Amino acid sequence: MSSATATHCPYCALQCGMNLVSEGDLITVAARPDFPTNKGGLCQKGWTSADLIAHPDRLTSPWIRDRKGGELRPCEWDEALDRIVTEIRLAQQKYGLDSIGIFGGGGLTNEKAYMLGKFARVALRTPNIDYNGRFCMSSAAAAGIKAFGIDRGLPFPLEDIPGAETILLIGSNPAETMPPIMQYFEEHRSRGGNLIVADPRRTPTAQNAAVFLQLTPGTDGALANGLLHIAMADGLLDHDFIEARTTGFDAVRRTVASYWPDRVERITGVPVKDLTKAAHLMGEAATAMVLTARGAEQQSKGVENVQAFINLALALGKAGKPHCGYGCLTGQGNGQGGREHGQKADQLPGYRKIDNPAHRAYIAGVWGVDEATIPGPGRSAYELLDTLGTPGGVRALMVAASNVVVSAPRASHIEERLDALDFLLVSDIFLSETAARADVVLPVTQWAEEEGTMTNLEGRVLLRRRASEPPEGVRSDAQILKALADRLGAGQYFTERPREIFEELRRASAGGAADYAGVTYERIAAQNGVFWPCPSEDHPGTPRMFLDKFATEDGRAKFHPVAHREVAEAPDDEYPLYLTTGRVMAQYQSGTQTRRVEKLRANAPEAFVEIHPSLARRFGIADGDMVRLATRRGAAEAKARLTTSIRQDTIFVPFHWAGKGRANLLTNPALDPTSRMPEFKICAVQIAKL
Ligand SMILES: Nc1nc2c(c(=O)[nH]1)N[C@H]1C(S)=C(S)[C@@H](COP(=O)(O)OP(=O)(O)OC[C@H]3O[C@@H](n4cnc5c(=O)[nH]c(N)nc54)[C@H](O)[C@@H]3O)O[C@H]1N2
Ligand SMILES: Nc1nc2c(c(=O)[nH]1)N[C@H]1C(S)=C(S)[C@@H](COP(=O)(O)OP(=O)(O)OC[C@H]3O[C@@H](n4cnc5c(=O)[nH]c(N)nc54)[C@H](O)[C@@H]3O)O[C@H]1N2
Ligand code: SF4
Ligand SMILES: [Mo]
Repeated sequence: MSSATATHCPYCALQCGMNLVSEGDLITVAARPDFPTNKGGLCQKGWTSADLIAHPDRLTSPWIRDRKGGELRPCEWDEALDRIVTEIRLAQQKYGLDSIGIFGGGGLTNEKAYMLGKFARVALRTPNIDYNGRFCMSSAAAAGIKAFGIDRGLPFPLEDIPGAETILLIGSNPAETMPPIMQYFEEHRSRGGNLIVADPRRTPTAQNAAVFLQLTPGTDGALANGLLHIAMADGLLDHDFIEARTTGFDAVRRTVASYWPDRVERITGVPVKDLTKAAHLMGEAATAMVLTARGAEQQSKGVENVQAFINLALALGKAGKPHCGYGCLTGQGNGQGGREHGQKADQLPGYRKIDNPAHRAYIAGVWGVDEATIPGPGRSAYELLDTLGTPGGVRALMVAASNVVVSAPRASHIEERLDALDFLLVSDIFLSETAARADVVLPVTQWAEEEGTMTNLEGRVLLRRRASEPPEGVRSDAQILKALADRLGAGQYFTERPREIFEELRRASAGGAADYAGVTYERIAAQNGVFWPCPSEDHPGTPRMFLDKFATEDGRAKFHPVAHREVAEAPDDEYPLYLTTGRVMAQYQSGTQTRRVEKLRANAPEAFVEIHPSLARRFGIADGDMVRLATRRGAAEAKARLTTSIRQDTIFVPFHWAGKGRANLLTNPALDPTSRMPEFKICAVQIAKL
């Protein structure tokens, strides 16, 4: 007898629908063609995801380290939980409530992300909670809020993509990072649509582009201004739209006036003729979309970059209309929902602000606590990690669903900071590189073993269903938080059951920007997902936003003038090249999961350095040679992979591996002043053959 459970992939923000088929103990992945986002398509990571379920590396009991420098040993749950609470109490007594920190993840279900935020504020009463989404789409989120009054990655469903005449993709490589999404771009092309791609590398995504803009890393804002300058000069602006639906264009007009095509060519390296072609394809199209991803966003001016591209979309009248708009392709499985319900340092559920008195009062009411006990805003992700173990910094840290030793910038410094803690707790499915440094490690359930909701990149709230029993000895993050809350004397505020948590989340989000009040598990199941905002059970949900008005106070989208700024660390004599980092198809993030899947490991076994053959020749490097990379933060070693698809002044290293090839040993933690996003995408590097 076999049975199939309809659920979603454990990995990225596409949250592809899949069926998990169990026959006896064996669970396999099968297509789920009726799910609208991916229509049955899965990438190799999705197809092989069931390998994680009964993986021999699974953690199946807590592990504990009796003293700093000692070894981890397995232990009982009670011993682990008691130790955690003792350490929390000790740090609170020694250093105060703010000395406890939480670092969460955008892969957690809405229920778990909500509970983590509430646990920090109610059970621990600490302001210091943030999460890896800060490293992901925080720049786009901040820009979206400034321009449109709300942050939902895509304001339209993917099915609208083929209907846009022109699509401008900036710093986004979905052919490798979200392969099933390419069916929409293929349909777009077969209908005669034009794709423009801006990336320092000619990626698989750029293969079919009508125009490919191979810009110098970190020059996105100048590129956007240059395109707008040409559109202005060539009479392509939509003055009626600017007049009727926006504010602030004059300041932008003045700023872009000095972005002459020649000057923009000098800054970006993109030839004037390509700039002109791109501006005309955008401006002359009846409908167009502008989509960004991490290439433009993971910069110390990521917010400005996105604003500059939003300016372009608005000035051309390509927003707030069918098949038009700006969107961000979010990243992690619940990258969208994970940033709405309170695991961010400045935020309360429903995308409320923690420093807004009305928002605080509302959430205090839902939680049944005194508003005065809810702490204020805490430190952002990198700043939280950077100050671990320092006076005034966090002394006891809980990490759930992130592997910062591999994924945070300037990783060797982060390792030192983690080791300076009085106490580190990590919960994970596997012994990640971060878990290996913990004082207590707790084993958790994974996607196929739990129930909960996820919100995909379209803003579609989805149901993750339980398809198999967790191994004995493993608990869910919710069970763990509930058990800790009980021991901390705050048990009455928490439940460990996902449906009950979701009912509370619905109430907590009601009336907020990200309103889930009308979403129920039953409706999600019946409708293949519900788009937020959905304020009541008789509301259909909102697949398309901004068609009548934007979510700003006056209903108009806001222009923000952006001037080009230098990157935080430009190449110089000592470090003569640009280093950029990103992803490959067969590995996911810090690799804790995908490095353990044999087929994926076979396809992408180790870190490598993409380098242009002309550049390689200058340094005497041949394909397959081991090379040493060094920046002001540290050094890494990996094999050279020669390719003409990359700029001649730039090298690329994927960040999925630990060990000597760890890209984040090199990266620069310079932060965007608004989003606090580190500059993962650009730093100065030197290269030498080993
Ligand atoms: N296979 C796979 N898929 C994934 C993930 C994964 O780890 N592996 N992770 C998921 C997550 S969390 C995320 S956030 C998404 C990320 O998805 P993407 O944003 O598509 O992925 P990245 O490879 O980080 O960066 C995209 C592109 O930015 C380019 N780039 C580098 N510097 C610049 C620059 O200065 N300007 C511009 N315009 N482009 C630049 C890089 O060359 C790269 O091709 O993928 C999701 N999907
Ligand atoms: N150089 C460079 N660095 C980057 C980036 C880049 O482009 N370049 N991209 C950044 C981006 S966009 C992101 S999103 C981050 C991602 O980097 P990380 O935050 O490290 O993300 P993951 O590797 O997905 O880590 C998730 C961990 O949680 C575990 N896990 C999975 N599900 C659960 C669960 O339900 N509960 C618990 N407790 N654990 C779970 C997994 O096994 C894994 O160890 O990396 C950032 N780092
Ligand atoms: S595209 Fe993303 S959600 Fe879809 S199968 Fe691949 S990793 Fe999973
Ligand atoms: Mo991400």
